[in-house]
Amino acid sequence: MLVGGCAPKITPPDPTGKPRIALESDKYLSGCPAFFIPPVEGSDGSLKNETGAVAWTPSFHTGPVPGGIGLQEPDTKQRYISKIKKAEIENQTNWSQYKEIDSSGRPGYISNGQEIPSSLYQAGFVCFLLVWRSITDAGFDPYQGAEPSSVDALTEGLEEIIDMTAVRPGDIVFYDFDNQAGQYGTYDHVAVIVDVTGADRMEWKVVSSIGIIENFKYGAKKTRLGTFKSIAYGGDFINWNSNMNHWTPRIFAVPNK
Ligand SMILES: [Ca+2]
Repeated sequence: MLVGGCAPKITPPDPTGKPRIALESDKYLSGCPAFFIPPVEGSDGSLKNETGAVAWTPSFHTGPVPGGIGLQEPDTKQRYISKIKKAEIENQTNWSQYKEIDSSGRPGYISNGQEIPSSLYQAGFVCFLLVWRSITDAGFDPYQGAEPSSVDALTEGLEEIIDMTAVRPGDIVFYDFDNQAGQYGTYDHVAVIVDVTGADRMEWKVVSSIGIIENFKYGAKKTRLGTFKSIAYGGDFINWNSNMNHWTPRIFAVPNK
């Protein structure tokens, strides 16, 4: 029983969650133009602009990948944001206002089989490299200098969190959309949890990337996952496979050492 005065506040040890990782992950959004992506349907049914910024690529080839085409090194945050900003106009109020980049086209779609803009200007990350960058940007190095080459490889060096009520911002959520191992491993997607709400602490805001880098709540909303069509076609997100509606999330964290 406490009688008067102030009891010292006891902060329980938190085995999971690295707030700096969440902070660094958020910077990929906050450092970019505000209206980069098509608006999404809000809970009242009206379209709302999202202030989270996004990468642009017209396909799932999200930016430089080791062994892939072009640069052999994943974009850094600075390089990524500098590419995004090339399409921004002054006082922008809507995603449809982006300008062409050096006559290479507006960001983010495929037109007559051509990727627009050209690969030189595409900015983004395959999902596991965005997460890896967020971890290393925050000063952690659970991979001892190595660079993961798959989503599954990202789990190496991390510790799984079994108790979902212990999930904290900075933890890493892995999605297994089809609940089975595939050509590239078990996990199909990965994201950084940047906010946790809900009585059961199962409502997460995450930062992740598939084709785009996005900022969404409550796991993954199907309309936000994938690349998007041209402005002329309304900018709807495409490439969603309805088989992906029953994913299994698993949580991992950078271990305390
Ligand atoms: Ca899978």
